[in-house]
Amino acid sequence: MNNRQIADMFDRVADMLAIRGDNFHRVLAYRKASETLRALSQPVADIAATGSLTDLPNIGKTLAEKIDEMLETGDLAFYHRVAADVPPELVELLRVEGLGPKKVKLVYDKLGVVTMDDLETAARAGKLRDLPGMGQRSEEKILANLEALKQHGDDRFPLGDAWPLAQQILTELETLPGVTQTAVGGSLRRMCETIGDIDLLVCASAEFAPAIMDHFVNLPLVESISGHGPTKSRVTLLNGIGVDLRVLPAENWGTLLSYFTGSKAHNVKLRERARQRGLSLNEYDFTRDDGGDPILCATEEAVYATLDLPYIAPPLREDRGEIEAAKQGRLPDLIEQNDIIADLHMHSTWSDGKATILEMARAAQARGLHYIVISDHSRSLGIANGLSIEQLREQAAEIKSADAEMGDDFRILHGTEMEIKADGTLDYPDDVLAELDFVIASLHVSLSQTRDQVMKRVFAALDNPHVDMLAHPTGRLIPDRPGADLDMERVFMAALSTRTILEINANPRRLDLTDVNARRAAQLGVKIAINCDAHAPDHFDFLHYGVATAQRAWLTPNNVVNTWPLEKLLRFIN
Ligand code: DGT
Ligand code: CA
Ligand code: CA
Ligand code: ZN
Repeated sequence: MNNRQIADMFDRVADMLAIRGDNFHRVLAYRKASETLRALSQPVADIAATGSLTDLPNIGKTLAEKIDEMLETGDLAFYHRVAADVPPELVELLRVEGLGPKKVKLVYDKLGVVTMDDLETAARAGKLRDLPGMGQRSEEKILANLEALKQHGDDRFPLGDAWPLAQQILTELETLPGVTQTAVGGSLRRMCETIGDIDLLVCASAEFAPAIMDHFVNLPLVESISGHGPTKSRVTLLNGIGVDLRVLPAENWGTLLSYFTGSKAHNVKLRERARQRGLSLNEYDFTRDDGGDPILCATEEAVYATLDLPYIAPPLREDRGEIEAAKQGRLPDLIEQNDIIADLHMHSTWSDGKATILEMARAAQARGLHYIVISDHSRSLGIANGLSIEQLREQAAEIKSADAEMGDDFRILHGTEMEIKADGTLDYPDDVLAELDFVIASLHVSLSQTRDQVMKRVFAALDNPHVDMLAHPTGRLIPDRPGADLDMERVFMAALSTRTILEINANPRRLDLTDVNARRAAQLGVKIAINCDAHAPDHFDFLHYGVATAQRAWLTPNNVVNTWPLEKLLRFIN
């Protein structure tokens, strides 16, 4: 078995355990192990061969043994033991929005539902509505979600899975003879939240192309080869992501790069604009309607210049008004990663973080930040080891001493990531919140409540004078948890009137607010923060995903509070 097959097995086991009702931590252990395997940049068999599986994050002795077993036998006995309690087909049902593990177990136990077809039959016969905790409304929702699932049985990958692999492959290809430039193209270059496949582009003259292609298709992380030609190859990686590689010449690199970056809709608009200028734009060049020499562009800047346009950054290329804005000189002065000088949302060992306050501060400073907010979870979030009021007060002392330790050039603020509880109340009383420098409110539980219920919860947070920011507003997880059913327009209006900051959570599984929502919020004047929600120092690496999402939202530094000096932020929230 390879990386992907073992990761799939762990995910399947995790789902089955969750349906069976096993301990949350046990389920999580399998999911985390699967994440580790999917992020690996070499065959897991190679690591196992050196006996160092347990050096990997999230792989302990038990899981290492299971990996060894799968590598040796191609099977996992434990899986079959769990399958005796939980038919593996049930796992598929979890893909239906609105069906969590508990409900899957319920429909199985009470109605014998195993497959999606069984589920649809039961729903159409009106049998779901009588189950405990269900009702006519949830039955209708499940039918609608089944329908949606049929329409786009989506096989897209989270940005965070694709990006590091693409960088790794390009870094390797860069070193090959004849390679003068490399780039990612497609949805990955535009930093879309999910990726259909990775498009890689390498600039080299034709004589070097065969060797580059041979090297590419023989990379250790390639699982299978579906095309192997002199200028284009296509492979599937061990984690299932498809990769297209093209070797392109220097003289029209710009035209080709622009073509293969897309989006398709943006390209269509560029071609229309070319036509208005008596040119026709194809993937290689501009040809002239009057029969003159074609125009080859070595850079993308030259492509846009030929169209009398300023350069348009890849995250904007979605045909969302960028070409019109470019024409009128109204392109936004996009936020860049080095504009960010603070992170307002992170965790320490006080709750579920992996590093101490001081370690987090030092890591943040090493990345050029000037101040941070430590925002551990609040008391009702037991699974994340949320802080009691007493602990929160004890933490204040440690914040103070860590802040002193960091010296004058860096500030550590004391915050909380406070639960907005299922009943709409907040997890700490006002007098406790008043003691903190920065208060974040979050929805983590009961995300599938009705719109009325979740909106009441969000309003309770926004209306509280101590709450400064709403983190990952919808709670969605990419690719498969859709998040709460919020009326975003009303959330934005309330955030605006209460001066509450809305977050773009940079964790690539969240990216919440989305690009579209962040753009609308900022248009209305809502202030945005881009935070890594770091649970360990290396999570600060997520920042570029958040910045890219902000760029896709057309944000400028002024829209984003963590570009501001601390005094300005404090003035804003007070
Ligand atoms: P994805 O892979 O589904 O996340 O989305 P993209 O945008 O990466 O699309 P992909 O991989 O099919 O193609 C990469 C780029 O190549 C795409 O953004 C634009 C260009 N391209 C591919 N096919 C066409 C086409 O039929 N027409 C035009 N105008 N451009 C295309
Ligand atoms: Ca693609
Ligand atoms: Ca492609
Ligand atoms: Zn958090």
